[in-house]
Amino acid sequence: MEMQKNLVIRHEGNPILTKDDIPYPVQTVHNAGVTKFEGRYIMLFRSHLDTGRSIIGIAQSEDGFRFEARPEPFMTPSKEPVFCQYEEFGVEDPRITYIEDAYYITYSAYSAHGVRIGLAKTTDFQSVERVAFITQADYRNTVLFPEKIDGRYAKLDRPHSDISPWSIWISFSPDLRHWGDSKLVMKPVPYHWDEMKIGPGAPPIRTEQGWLNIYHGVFPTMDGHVYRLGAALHNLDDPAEILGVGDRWILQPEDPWEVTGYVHNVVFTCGAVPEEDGTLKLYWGGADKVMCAGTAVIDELVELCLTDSRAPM
Ligand code: M1P
Repeated sequence: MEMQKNLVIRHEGNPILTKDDIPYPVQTVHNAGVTKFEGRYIMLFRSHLDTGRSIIGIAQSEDGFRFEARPEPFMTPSKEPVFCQYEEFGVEDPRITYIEDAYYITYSAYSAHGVRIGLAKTTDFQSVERVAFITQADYRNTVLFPEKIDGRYAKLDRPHSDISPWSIWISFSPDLRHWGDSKLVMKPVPYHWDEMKIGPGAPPIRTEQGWLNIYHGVFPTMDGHVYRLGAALHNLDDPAEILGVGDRWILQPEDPWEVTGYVHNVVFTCGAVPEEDGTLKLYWGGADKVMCAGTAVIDELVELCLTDSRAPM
């Protein structure tokens, strides 16, 4: 059998950010959204506090690999009416999408009422404004497409269901606040690396062949769950249509800080930055404890989706 090429090349400096780099007390640094802003890379990362609840910090970098954290967190549970009611237990897993003239942040908001997705907005990464909750409870892993498609904004997310394995859905909106026209687009495949549940990871990336969706999939074992990353390609004009899903994973826990940590055997992405040379910087949390980075060639991920693919459901 032919050796398969590694589609994601790990950065030699991994882990690139850990709790020891943060100037305030945290237990973890993981599941970060990353974007480019004024020529620099901005990372919004999740940290567990020693209460077990999470907040979101901010770090910046010139090269996309060496990040320096700012002295204060970027988002903590809101004190504002309505938002405070649903964020009391913490804010988690930020994803950043630049749309028109602002950076939009989707994040998981936890409270006694469950987990739902909040939308926040910034133009300068100094201040941040809550916009709305864009799901009800029992949703996680929401990513926004970076542009309107056929006149509407679009998002992917992962509702919870006890009947069907947790799957990826698409919804549309005229204004980023009100969402509907939801459809199921992709399901886990039985006895496959992503058989237990899947969830959107990095916000979709436009390529000539389609929207590249780097997602996570979970496999249950006798020794706990294994989180890996895979790739799917959505039709550019109709992202509810999936053109192909890579049959094999593109990244699995292998380095010691991915295998052992706060939650063992997890690689989990909330962000990837496409570069002008056709490569992608991919960022992932290792074992829910540290931040890691790597590079991939965008065309190779697209090719995987189109030529070595499984059906989306
Ligand atoms: O511990 C692994 C991940 O578990 C949850 O992800 P999901 O809901 O997709 O299974 C989240 O808590 C995530 O932050 C965490 O990395």
